[in-house]
Amino acid sequence: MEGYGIQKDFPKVKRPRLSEGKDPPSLKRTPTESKSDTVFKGVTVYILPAGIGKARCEIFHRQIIQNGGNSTSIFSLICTHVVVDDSVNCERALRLLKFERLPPGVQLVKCTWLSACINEKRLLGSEDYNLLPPESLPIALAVESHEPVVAAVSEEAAQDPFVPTQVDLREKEEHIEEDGISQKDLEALISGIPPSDSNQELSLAENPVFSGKWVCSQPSTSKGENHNKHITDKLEPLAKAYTNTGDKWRALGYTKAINALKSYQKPITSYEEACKIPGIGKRMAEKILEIMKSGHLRKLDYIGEEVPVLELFTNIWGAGAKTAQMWYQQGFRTLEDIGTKAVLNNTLRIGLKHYDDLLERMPRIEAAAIKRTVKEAAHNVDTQLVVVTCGSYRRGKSTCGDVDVLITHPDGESHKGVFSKVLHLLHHSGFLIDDLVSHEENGDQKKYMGICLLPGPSQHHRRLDIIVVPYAEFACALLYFTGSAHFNRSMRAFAKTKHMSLSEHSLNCDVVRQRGVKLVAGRPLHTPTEKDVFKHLGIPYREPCERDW
Ligand code: 8DG
Ligand code: CA
Ligand code: CA
Repeated sequence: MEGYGIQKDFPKVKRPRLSEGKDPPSLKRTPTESKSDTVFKGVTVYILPAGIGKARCEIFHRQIIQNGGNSTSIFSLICTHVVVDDSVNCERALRLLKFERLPPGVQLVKCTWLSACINEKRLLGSEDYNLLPPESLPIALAVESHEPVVAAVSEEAAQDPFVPTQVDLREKEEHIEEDGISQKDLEALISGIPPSDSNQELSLAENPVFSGKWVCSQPSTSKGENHNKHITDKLEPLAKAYTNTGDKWRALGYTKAINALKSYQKPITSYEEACKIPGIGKRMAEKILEIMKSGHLRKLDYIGEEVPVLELFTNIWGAGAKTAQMWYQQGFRTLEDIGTKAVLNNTLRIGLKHYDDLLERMPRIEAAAIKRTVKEAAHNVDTQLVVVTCGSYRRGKSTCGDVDVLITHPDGESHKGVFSKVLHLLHHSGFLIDDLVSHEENGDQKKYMGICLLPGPSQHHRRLDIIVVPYAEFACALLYFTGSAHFNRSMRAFAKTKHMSLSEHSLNCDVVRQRGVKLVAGRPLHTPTEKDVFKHLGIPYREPCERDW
């Protein structure tokens, strides 16, 4: 639902990503569609050079990129396909790759598959091109079909690329059980706490009993101790690796499973028990079993050496997974490489300049001082302005990634013109050091994203967002910018079940959707306060500190 052009990667990361923020999920691609520049969208290929030759490898590499895919120079976890010369058999390929068997989720295909996809300008299934594993190997691992999970773009999905709609999910049921991300898992991601069997989802809308299972309808303060830390500690690096490599769907699946495990009331003791947990599919349960039995997850061994480098790069404010991958492909490995050799826009330059400071979360007390500075400037412009700090600060967190200050005017008119005046004062006083996004319009809302510095010795540079909104949108904006993002996703998904739609602007009723796509925008309800939004939705009001999911 990110209404601005900038947003965070999912799962929860330290900051919004500029470069690929608005990418919607891939359109569902059927074998009959053809769109040449997106033939390999969602596909990451490692070409095993043996028998192919350098020149052909380079041609393939270029063609994959030109057709919307990724091609990596070394094999790693991010690869969806390993392409080998037609003369190479499975045993030899595995020997060359130094594997006993391929990691789950990776297809081993002949290079005729690549040529055929390019010729036909569409992503062909790899079944006809798969290399058959030697008799002795566990066949299931090598011949599983792993088409990338792709989703139909719908209204909410377009707003928030990481949120598939329930309708989309039902449509693509057959695709979903992919590397631990089951249909159930993905539905869970949008509802927070999902139904434990597939039929319940349909009854959520009508049955108020189930509404109590939604994240947005329960206090986050009910979250308890993590009884499965030994498992989540192994899954978290994978979720992070997938995030950094731009594999949103897998990252999403792992994040959901981690959340489900963290809120499970006791240590898991069996595969069957894991399967029963909402948000955990069979594949994920297998991984959990592996960790329970061996204390290890083999998949972690396949995290390639590029992953920490990608993480180093995506930690630059403004750099997303695609930018990081591009830099990696260009041969950059350090921040010094980025500073001296990469082509950087202004935002990335600033992000790099304040790399360490911006990675650090600030103590709450510092967030309060920043808020006071903004409030003072706002009141110098107009004493009647309402100035509220949202985000993690309002949710009561002891540390904050940045400070989100929301400004409005109760007369419904006088907020106009305030944005530039407040920013002018803050620039002039030397409080605002660098602008990341100096002015972003989202309907009648305006947003600034920049870097500030409190006066005094040994202060750190901190991220600050200032949002000015009309009073009519204040409650919905306050709700949105208070978050958490997970809580918001749950609330939006819940609104859909009631034929409503919730955004940072309004709560609309009588919304008509067809197959997840909004046909009728509906009518905005009167929501002078956050409580009114909860009331219209029929959810008990939650204080900000109870929304910290
Ligand atoms: P933090 O800064 O302490 O890390 O946490 P935060 O205050 O919760 O996060 P934020 O990045 O400052 O975003 C503020 C709120 O904006 C967040 O709590 C909920 C809302 N929000 C969503 N979705 C998204 C999204 O995709 N990107 C961003 N930047 N914010 C989002 O609901
Ligand atoms: Ca924040
Ligand atoms: Ca923020």
